[in-house]
Amino acid sequence: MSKSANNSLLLHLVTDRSLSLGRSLVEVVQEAVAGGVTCVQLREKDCSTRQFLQEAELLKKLLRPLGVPLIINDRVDIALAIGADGVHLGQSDMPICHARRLLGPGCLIGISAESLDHALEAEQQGADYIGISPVFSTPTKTDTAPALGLDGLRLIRERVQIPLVGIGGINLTNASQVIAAGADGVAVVSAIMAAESPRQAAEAIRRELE
Ligand code: TZP
Ligand code: MG
Repeated sequence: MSKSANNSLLLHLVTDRSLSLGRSLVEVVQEAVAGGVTCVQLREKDCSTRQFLQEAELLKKLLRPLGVPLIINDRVDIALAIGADGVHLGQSDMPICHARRLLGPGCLIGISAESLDHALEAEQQGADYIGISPVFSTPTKTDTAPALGLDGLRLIRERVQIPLVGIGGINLTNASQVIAAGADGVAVVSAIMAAESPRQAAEAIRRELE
């Protein structure tokens, strides 16, 4: 994926195997991509490095021929090992300058920002996109900073030029509001992972975003 293909940021599926209703990640991701997901972030919090690598390889094999970028959450080493399209870092993960040195200029680096200060710093440090986290509070991740809301997102949009992707509590009913508030894309976990039909869920959200 070329880093200039910013429309790839429009609809991220962020994985969470605990919400997949017993289906494999590959199955859910395949459905979601068929429905219009433009980018997949593999987020694994509880598995071994070996399992993480195996899952990443499987998703890469699925996504690369489809031209859908694969972004690895947290783990620069896994992104490097499998030649992922990008990595998504949190505020306590490897700093952007170190990740960039390891991954090179062609790799997407995203970072979660929980405040305007985080967002300004991320831009200054050369992030390719910022995850605005969380836009709305969400039961999927409860150890977050207070929700920024649409007003918080607008404030960041006024001050930051690089692409912004909203995350947290985003679903069919509010996705278009997140874009209207200035985001270039939305990132979704439960609204697609836990849907009876990930394909239909992705299709419906994608339609809202267009
Ligand atoms: N980071 C901030 S909120 C969140 C993450 C990974 C979870 C979002 O999950 P959902 O189900 O889309 O609200
Ligand atoms: Mg993280």
